[in-house]
Amino acid sequence: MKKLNEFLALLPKEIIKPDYDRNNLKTKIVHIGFGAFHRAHQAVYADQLAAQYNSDWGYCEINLIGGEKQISDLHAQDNLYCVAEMSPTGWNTRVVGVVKKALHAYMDGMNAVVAELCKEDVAIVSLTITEKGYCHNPATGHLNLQHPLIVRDLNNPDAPQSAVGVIVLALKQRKDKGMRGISVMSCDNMPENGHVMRHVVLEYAGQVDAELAGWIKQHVSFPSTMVDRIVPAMTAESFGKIDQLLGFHDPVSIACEPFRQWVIEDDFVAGRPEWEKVGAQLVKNVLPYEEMKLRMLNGSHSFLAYLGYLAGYPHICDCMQDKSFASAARLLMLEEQAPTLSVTDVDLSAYADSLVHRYENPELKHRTWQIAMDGSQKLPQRMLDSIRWHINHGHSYDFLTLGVAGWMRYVKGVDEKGEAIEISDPIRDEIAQVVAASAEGEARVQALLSITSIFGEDLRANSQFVSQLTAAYLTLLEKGAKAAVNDLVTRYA
Ligand code: NAI
Ligand code: CS2
Repeated sequence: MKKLNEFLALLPKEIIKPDYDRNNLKTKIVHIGFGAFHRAHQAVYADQLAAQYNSDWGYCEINLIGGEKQISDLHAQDNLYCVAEMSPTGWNTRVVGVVKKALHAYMDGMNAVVAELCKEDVAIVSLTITEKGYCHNPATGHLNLQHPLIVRDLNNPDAPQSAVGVIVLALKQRKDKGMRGISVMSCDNMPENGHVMRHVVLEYAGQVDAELAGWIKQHVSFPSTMVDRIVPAMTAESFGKIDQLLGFHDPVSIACEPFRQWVIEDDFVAGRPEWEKVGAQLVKNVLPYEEMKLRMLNGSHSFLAYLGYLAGYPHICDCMQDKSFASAARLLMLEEQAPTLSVTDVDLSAYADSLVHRYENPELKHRTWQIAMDGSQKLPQRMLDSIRWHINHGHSYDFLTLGVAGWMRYVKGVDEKGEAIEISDPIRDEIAQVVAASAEGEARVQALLSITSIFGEDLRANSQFVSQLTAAYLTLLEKGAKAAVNDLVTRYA
């Protein structure tokens, strides 16, 4: 079988290759979470820096839970892989060369992983481990001390399995060896992701060793980031298209949209790549950008995911073919998310237009089911924070309410044709129990609202919100998602 590393020189000339000296790279960044997104985002920025500016910032990639195949496939092709940007006008492809090394906790052992984080060259540990990987309470942003992985790790702090346990053990070893501190940078879709990272690390470390927690406060920084690029999970179709471009199969290849954005809090204790040279924004305060993206992009994504799935649309681009859904997404962004934002230097109307345009990309087969995953971890920052804002400001929030009702209808686990929905969520069992134990209708809404790790304590106590949500939920039951979205858009017209 042909392999990427053996056929680099023979690839079509329009494919960008890593023509820089890969031996010059040092593993200064250890990245945890070698999934779809990292391959198409952070690694591409580093690749451009190496190619255009001779940067020596290379990566060691680590997967802790899942993704064994990606790591072994990467080894088999000398840590090279392709990224293809998909648009209706064509595909642009590059071979990324900045990965120096790749490890998996199960295959290589946790000691090898921790040792890698303790190397002298390492200045940054970055993460894309999905929202659930932080083992936090999404409603509060603090470590969930009852989380099974955390309970397990706190009983075995020298042989952890969670990302937070691994990072704290590595920081302990760095401290004990008298090494310098590092920066730990979350690149997951959470508001103030640096703060979440800091909270979970300090709270876990505090349970293990109070002195260590003090050292971390002094020597480690936790920059926040806003990350954006739509990178759907690979399918047989997207692999097939990349195989055609290459002339053979790259099992690590990834297809994504052309757009990308990265806003980074400039707070690094041991240096950083000059990301600004390749388009990243280094700022003092990322929060306004994070909130803009989480509410306008991810909020409308989740709205389209739940209601679109129920309406029978497999992909976001299919939802956008339905005029009511396309209008609803734009109205949600501009009428109900934009007013809640504090960002001042962005034209939010143009931003909404660009999001709609990105969602319409027919090459981007982004499954509504994929975005609907892990709703318990996503709803607070994507919809509920905005609902609280509207409640406090006395504004209406009908689209947000319908989005939350869509989630409630989705987690019922049966679609509008009576087919089972495969719910994927870290608290799926708790949600399923709540659904099973409550009568359909108003009681179901009340029961789901009592999951405080999602809704906090306040929302179920707000009678106006509860009655509005119940009405939206009953409409979904009675008329279905297509009619519910269409009715709401018509009311706004
Ligand atoms: P993916 O499913 O391809 O990869 C998930 C990665 O997370 C894998 O490396 C896996 O090993 C790791 N992981 C999963 N559960 C974990 C756990 N409990 N502890 C430690 N590691 C764990 O997903 P993808 O597309 O890479 O997305 C990952 C995250 O990146 C998203 O949840 C989001 O926060 C962020 N992101 C994704 C974008 C996208 O369009 N795919 C765009 C912007 C941000
Ligand atoms: C999506 C995001 O899967 C999801 O929940 O909303 O991953 C989205 O594609 C990215 O945040 C775009 O940057």
